[in-house]
Amino acid sequence: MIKNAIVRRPGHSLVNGITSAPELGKPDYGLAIKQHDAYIEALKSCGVGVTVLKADERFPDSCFVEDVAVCTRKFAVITNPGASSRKGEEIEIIEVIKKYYNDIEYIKKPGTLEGGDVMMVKDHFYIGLSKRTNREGAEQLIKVLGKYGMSGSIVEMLEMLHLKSGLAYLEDNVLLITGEYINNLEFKKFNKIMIDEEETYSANCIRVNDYVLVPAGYPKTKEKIEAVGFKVIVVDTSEYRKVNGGLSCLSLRF
Ligand code: CIR
Repeated sequence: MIKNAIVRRPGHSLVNGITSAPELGKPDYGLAIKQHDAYIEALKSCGVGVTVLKADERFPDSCFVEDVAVCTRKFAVITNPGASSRKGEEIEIIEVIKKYYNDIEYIKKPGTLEGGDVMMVKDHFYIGLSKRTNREGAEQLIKVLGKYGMSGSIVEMLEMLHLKSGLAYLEDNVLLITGEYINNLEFKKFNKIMIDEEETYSANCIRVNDYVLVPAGYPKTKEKIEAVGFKVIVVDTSEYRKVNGGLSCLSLRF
């Protein structure tokens, strides 16, 4: 059961967020705020209490709070972001995390790790080696997990920004999967829902209690998720997509 979520309002500087898709244009700030409001409402309608942090204009990507912490059922980890413009965001989340967790661990340099590269499946954590998360960071996390009786394993990555850009665990052994992960033996045991190539972005969905949040504009993905019996809430993230952000990145959930 997810009881809590933490989100951070986007600042006007969101328009300067890191992106690999400049052809999509800059985010419209007014629309981004409206979409953020709707995202918060969607989380609340799933029975989650939402803590809303103030925008931090110094960090264009700081609304993507998922990347700065990993929240497990026993402890939290403050990460060390691999993107230079994001270094320092993790400091801003520490006091907030302290309100919810007694046990807090830290990824330390030269290790780097971003939460978007960490997928939790019960007490096992898949950690993607991306341009943001290095082997040292992944190994630090695996060591910490072991300390609390949990485990982690490393997933080699080729193309995607983050591990969860192409994977989402929906609980009940169901995994949304796309692109480079489809033939990865690490994910053989799951009941896989394959996401069509033209809907790749929508592999980033989130299960929140009785619902799955799905981004607007991806009818095939929505249909496939409904077909296995999940109730879906559609949330528009078009402005976040312009800076490579999606549903999971916009909150910490625990
Ligand atoms: C970044 O490149 O860091 C942001 N523009 C997007 C972060 C997305 N986060 C995520 O997938 N967990």
